[in-house]
Amino acid sequence: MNFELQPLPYSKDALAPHIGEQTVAIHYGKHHQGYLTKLEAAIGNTPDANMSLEQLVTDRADASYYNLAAQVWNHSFYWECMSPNGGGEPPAQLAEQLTAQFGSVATFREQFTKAATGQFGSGWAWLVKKADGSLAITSTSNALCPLSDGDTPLLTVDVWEHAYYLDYQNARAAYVETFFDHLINWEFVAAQV
Ligand code: MN3
Repeated sequence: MNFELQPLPYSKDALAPHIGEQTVAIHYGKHHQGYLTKLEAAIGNTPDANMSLEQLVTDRADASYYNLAAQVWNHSFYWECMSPNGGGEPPAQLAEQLTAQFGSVATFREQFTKAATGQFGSGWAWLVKKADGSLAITSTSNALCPLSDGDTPLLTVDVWEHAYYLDYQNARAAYVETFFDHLINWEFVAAQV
């Protein structure tokens, strides 16, 4: 088994005050690490242990360990989607693509926010690139990752309560608003297109 917990791209207190050190410490150190530990135990020394994490998520959607593999991948991607000085406006080329697809960057934000706040229970909201090159907003329940549907993830926000409850309690909309205003790493997002 050659999977490793991807290092956080910043220190645990770097997203404060928007996402506090305690949230990141538990979310990364307990939840994310926990999914990886359970994944390793579930796969053991079977041939699948030689696949990459992305291959597991893409090609093993029917595996018993799928939820664990997807949660490891989703969280690594989520951390990269944020930065301490994030938020604000996307780079020009991505802004043009969002405008072409959704009408305006503001409309994109509105629709993505609706997907994030409207996801019932635990899950994720995503901006993805479809196989035909178009952009789309989706939300997924629990662990489901768009890679498994053949879509390319560009941006995600974790809307499981463990992602925001210490900082925002039940106010998921305030967390998503802060995500847009202060946290999104647009350079990373643009590089995924
Ligand atoms: Mn999470």
